[in-house]
Amino acid sequence: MTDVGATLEAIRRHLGVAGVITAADRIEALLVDERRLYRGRAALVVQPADTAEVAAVVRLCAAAGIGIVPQGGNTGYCGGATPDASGTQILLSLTRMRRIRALDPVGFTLVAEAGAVLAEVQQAAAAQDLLFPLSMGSEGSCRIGGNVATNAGGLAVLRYGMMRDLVLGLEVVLPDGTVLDLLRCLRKDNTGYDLKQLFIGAEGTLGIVTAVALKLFPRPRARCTALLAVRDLDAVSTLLASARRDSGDTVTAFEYLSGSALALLGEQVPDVRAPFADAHAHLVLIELSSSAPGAALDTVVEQLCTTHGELVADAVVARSDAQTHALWRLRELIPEAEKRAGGSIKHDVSVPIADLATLCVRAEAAVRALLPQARLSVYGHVGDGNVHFNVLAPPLWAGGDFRARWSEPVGAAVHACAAALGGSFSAEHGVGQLKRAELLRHEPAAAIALMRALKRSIDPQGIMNPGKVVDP
Ligand code: FAD
Ligand code: 2HG
Ligand code: ZN
Repeated sequence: MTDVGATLEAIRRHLGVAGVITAADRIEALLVDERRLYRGRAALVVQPADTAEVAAVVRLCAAAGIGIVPQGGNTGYCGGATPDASGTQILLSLTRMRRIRALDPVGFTLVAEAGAVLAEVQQAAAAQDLLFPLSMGSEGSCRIGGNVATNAGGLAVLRYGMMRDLVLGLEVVLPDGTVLDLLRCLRKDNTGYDLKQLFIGAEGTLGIVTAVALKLFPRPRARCTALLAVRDLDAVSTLLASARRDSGDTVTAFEYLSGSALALLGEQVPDVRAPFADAHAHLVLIELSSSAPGAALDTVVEQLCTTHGELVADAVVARSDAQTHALWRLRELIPEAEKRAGGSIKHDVSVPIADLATLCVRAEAAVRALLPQARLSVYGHVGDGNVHFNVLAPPLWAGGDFRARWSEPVGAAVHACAAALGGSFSAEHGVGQLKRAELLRHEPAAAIALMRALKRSIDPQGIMNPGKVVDP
């Protein structure tokens, strides 16, 4: 095996000054994760300019057995993009590779390099009067390669699916430095195993995504956003089913906000307030959209509220772009409010939609049995059966680091509630280094064995994002 010091020097020489990050403050920001749960060290932090440079770095690392941690926007929630504390791994940032390589307005496809910011991909599509529908609070920072690696979800999954549903092709650098070119823009392609799917959601453990071919959609010409205060959690699923059946397939987003999450938002971001005189325990933010100009979507929402008058306590329909924006801020700023409040123990759980109310009731009871005064912040993508069931320290908490003390028991309790309903402990944020024990606890042994076999076969040296998701 090649000497490590000589390899690092060879990488420096190959990439030149622009390809190696040396400024201490920049390195520090890349070595700490978004939630400040992990702080890593790195032997070298590199930012290659193109696929050939990524491949060269990987080849050199493979020869010396050096671990590589790929990183996009570093907005991930599970510590997947943070190296370990050994200082022996290389952090490889994709952020310099942000070109939109091609856009086909006839085939409705776009090819972007992995480091393209999600918002830039959306804008490139919009500039051609098209839509790239993946959308989330982090879209100004997260990168399209990171979205692929985490199989990101977000706010429009109900209509357009998760990242896995939006990817047509990938270019990936494999752990031995081979460039696997699957960057096809084909809608139909049944040529053996669908290998690209292996890398989607693999969190950088099987290879480095360097470019992505994406599906685009017609841009909506009509949109209606409304906030509904609803009677209880069961009403949420009833309204969702009704909206989906009777809206001409226009439901794009259906997001739940608990009164407790909104109360936290009001405390932490005081200029953002729900537009109702009274406080409500349960609210839904609903968005309908259509590519048909002039579609009467307001009428659909009004009809929904009239038909289910007994379930809807109050409702506001946005009448302008500014009002639409204001309603969406209520939803998108909740993670920021939790951060300002000192962070939360996050549970990104999903269950069949009909069981959402049961999940929330049982999970609250389980948390209160451990921490009677805990603050809850519950919200999320109920249209996908996915809630963020987050737990904050009780008021006047004085017991040291709340998250360090309580993440494990509270997490086990909430995840057990999801599992009992046939649900998942990680609906959209992945596993990273945070949820490795949960993966082993909840996934069938045969599934873990197969994951390990895949990992060993694609990355026999275990150099690709070591210590994340599952061990070889
Ligand atoms: P990073 O954090 O840099 O990396 C995440 C993982 O992917 C790591 O394991 C990393 O090694 C790997 N990786 C990154 N780039 C590559 C690559 N090119 N090749 C191989 N592996 C790679 N997530 C959702 O799903 N839905 C949401 O609604 C949502 N909302 C969010 C809101 C806020 C305010 C924040 C802070 C985060 C949110 N997230 C959400 C989480 C996060 O933004 C997503 O997981 C996102 O897809 C991560 O992209 P990134 O570029 O920041 O990836
Ligand atoms: C969202 O839906 C994100 O806003 C973040 O997935 C969820 O912070 C969270 O728990
Ligand atoms: Zn989410």
